[in-house]
Amino acid sequence: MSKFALITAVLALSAGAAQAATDPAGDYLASFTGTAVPALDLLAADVSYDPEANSFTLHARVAGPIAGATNAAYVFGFDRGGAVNQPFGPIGFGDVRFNSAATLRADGTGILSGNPLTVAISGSDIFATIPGSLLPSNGLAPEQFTWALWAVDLGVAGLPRNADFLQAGNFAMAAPVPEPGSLALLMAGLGCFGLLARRRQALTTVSTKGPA
Ligand SMILES: [Ca+2]
Repeated sequence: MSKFALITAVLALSAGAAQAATDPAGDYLASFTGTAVPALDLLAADVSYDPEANSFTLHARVAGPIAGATNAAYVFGFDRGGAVNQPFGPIGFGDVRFNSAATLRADGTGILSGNPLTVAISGSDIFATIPGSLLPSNGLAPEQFTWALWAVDLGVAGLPRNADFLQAGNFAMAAPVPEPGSLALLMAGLGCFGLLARRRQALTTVSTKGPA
């Protein structure tokens, strides 16, 4: 791979990783009756589908530490095609629609249609990877699924449990985020190119200054 192609690949991957939907800070719903901790204030999120692994990667960022935020949970709703469930009209989010919902909890557990999910928490970020088999098509290809995200206080029942929505509707899938390993490999490759270029320059300098 040429240096130019390598740089282009790294830039493209970085752009893919940055495709997150954002949400203002401090915008708890007026209808929310739970405890407004920063962990329930959504700031950003992204969902991507990796066709090679046939898996979805979910990520949400909130305004405060997630671990220890009792009862905090993050629900990713998916429209796999033909979703008609739009239960949030009464609290101002009637455009949010889904026919599957993955719940990621602040205690590090998660569930989707009765199946436990593997959840990872790092500070104010929470992640989960979902096998494609748990989100089967209902008319749309996985890349065409849309998703929505809302934060809830599990200690409250009904609509007043919803603390914050990521903006007001469903979002498209982001480009797959590269494995940290492959990105590191690309960056290491760029470093090697730089080292070789410097060495060539040094050799040229030595040879031109060598004895005549
Ligand atoms: Ca927010």
